[in-house]
Amino acid sequence: MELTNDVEKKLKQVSDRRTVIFGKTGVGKSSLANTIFGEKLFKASHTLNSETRECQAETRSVNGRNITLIDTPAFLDTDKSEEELKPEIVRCITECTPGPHAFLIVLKVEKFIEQEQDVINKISEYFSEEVFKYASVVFTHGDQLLEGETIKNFVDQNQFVTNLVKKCGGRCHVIDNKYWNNQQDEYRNNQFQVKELLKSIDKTFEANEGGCYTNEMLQAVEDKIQQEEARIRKSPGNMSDEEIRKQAKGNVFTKLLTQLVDCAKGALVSALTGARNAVGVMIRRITGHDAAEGADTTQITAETAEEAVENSF
Ligand SMILES: Nc1nc2c(ncn2[C@@H]2O[C@H](COP(=O)(O)OP(=O)(O)OP(=O)(O)O)[C@@H](O)[C@H]2O)c(=O)[nH]1
Ligand SMILES: [Mg+2]
Repeated sequence: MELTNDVEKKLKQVSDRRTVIFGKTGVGKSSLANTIFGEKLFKASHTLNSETRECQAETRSVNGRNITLIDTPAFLDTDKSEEELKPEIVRCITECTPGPHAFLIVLKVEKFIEQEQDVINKISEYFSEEVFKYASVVFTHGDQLLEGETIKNFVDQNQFVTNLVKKCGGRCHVIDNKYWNNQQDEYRNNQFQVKELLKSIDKTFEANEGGCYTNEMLQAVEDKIQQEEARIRKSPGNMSDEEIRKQAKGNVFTKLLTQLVDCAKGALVSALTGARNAVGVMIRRITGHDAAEGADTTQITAETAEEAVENSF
């Protein structure tokens, strides 16, 4: 793709690429984050039990780009408690404002891929069309591919998965967090596959002109964080910009938890991924005003929007 000078300048100005990792419990989200960074920063499970209880964001330089990976508990799982997940969705929102540059949807290569259908359904339902412009599908457990089989061949066998990958602009990758670390085979090799994944993230980044996915709710939270940063700067102390941002995010997180305490989990996730009604409700909660221009909230009470979204989860 030909890049104009303006776009090139913008791409250089973006200091890090915020990438949110989504997927079902145990699918290998934390392990994928470790594989991308080549470091064990995120705690992966040693058992069948769910391991990640809190959102964790880490930034590292990989192949010359700064990447922030935001590992999440399985937000879309139906068997997780609302009370446990809600603060973590709010944390994810404060960590990724003004919005993620990329979403990684993690699935597993498995014989009965139909088992992934429920999560694919939820993703298809709750991700707005706009979010898919920033999303890629990443398969873990690549070792389960048959001999000589590529991830493209595997995806072609299932209509649900094919449709999801199509929605993601054909961006689809495969790794194996356990078995592909030092393989001779070029394809079955995490270093090669991570490079391909990063190239894919770069392409999305360029296609979106270095901009991140955002919506009115994420913007409202970003405004709050910036106001908080300004307040902290005025108080005595010798904090670095990074420390100020971290503290501001922490303070806004605490405030948001009280403002959004009675919002349903589904509504929170939907606001993050762009469902217009949910976005509108959240803005009203956060700012105390009616939603920003463009959010379709005119006839909706907070309760009905939340119920609508919640009932579909
Ligand atoms: N064979 C194989 N095992 C994997 C792969 N990825 C993850 N695992 C194993 O699967 C288990 C779960 O991995 P995690 O990375 O903790 O999965 P997660 O999605 O973060 O799980 P939660 O945080 O509980 O939602 C661990 O025992 C990993 O070692 C993979 O690509 N291949
Ligand atoms: Mg995890």
